[in-house]
Amino acid sequence: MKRLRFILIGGFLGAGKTTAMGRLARHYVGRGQRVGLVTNDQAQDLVDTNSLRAQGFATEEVAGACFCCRFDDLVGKVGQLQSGERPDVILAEPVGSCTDLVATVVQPLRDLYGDRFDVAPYPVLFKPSQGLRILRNESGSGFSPKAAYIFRKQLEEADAIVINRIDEMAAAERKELAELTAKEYPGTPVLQLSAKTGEGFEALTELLDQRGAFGRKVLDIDYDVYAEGEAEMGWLNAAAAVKASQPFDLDALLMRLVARLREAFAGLGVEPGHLKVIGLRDGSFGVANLVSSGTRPELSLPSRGRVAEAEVIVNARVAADPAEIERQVRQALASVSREYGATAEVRSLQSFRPGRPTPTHRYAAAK
Ligand SMILES: Nc1nc2c(ncn2[C@@H]2O[C@H](COP(=O)(O)OP(=O)(O)OP(=O)(O)O)[C@@H](O)[C@H]2O)c(=O)[nH]1
Ligand SMILES: [Mg+2]
Repeated sequence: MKRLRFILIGGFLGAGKTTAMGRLARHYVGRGQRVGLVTNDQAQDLVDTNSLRAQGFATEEVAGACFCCRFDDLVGKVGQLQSGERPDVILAEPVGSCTDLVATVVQPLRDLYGDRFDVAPYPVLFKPSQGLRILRNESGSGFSPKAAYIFRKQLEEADAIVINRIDEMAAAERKELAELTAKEYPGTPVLQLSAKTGEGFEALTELLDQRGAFGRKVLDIDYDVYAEGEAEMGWLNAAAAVKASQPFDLDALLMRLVARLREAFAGLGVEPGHLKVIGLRDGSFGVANLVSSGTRPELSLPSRGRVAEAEVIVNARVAADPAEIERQVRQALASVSREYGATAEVRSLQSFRPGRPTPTHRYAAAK
């Protein structure tokens, strides 16, 4: 079997990993390579898997725990892609609240599966909306110091830190952020990217084409702080059937749903890490997102469709009690559907706090 290029794209919740993966997948396909994608989440019903599949990419998911705790599943899903799509490149997206991926995923892949995988340098996307305040040690990032600890640890193990969303930043702001990041993480290259517009994309693909001593920054990390930080994030995945007697504007409903939840969480004073919804119907789909309390809701992928029926999947990662998130999501689904003359029947729903990570493998030092 030929060796696969294995690319892991890190970054905090809502940093832009899935957007970057879609762009990378199109780039590799454009250069004549076959691509397989692997998504990851703590539970079933993933917006990302549905969105990437709807974009036409062969996508498998590891659902139920992070790659580090489901390492064999990750290898198994890549095997499935190999026997189906026969990819040259694998793009894998870990859970955005996960860290210590070099010790638990990159190193084991290299050491145990070096004959099958050629692991690329590990980039971590930087999320400016919350990250700037975390790096400046300012209060008001919306997250506790333990969640901020995870954010910082993610950057510490990166082969390159990729400041994303530069399309929204003035030149002076970009410069300040790049300097601050370089000062905090000396020796780590800092790239600037807009995963959305493609600005700065070439530097990312050049990095990912490099070979050498990468994926070696094994963290010194306190798993108690990590686990407590992760557990502060309430998690909800839900799938609902939304049905009306008359066709409604699917994108407007998705945006209204995100806006309604934004208002609800702002009212409770809790910070969203990432709130995303996808609406699916007959091969057409739309995605709407909210990545922080200070960012506007966005229709990232429009369906431009009117439908009388859609499957709506909600993934919410919010620094709040999971029972409260569930209450808000159920209410929002019901009231927003009503506004569009529809009803929402929740078919599955899981809400919880992520459990303590117990990695399958952990390398204490790079091999
Ligand atoms: N303006 C702008 N928005 C971006 C950019 N990259 C991603 N986004 C938006 O940010 C939101 C989150 O992007 P995703 O790619 O879903 O982020 P993610 O890191 O995969 O999120 P999780 O999987 O939930 O951790 C979406 O609304 C994207 O459209 C960018 O470069 N510029
Ligand atoms: Mg994602």
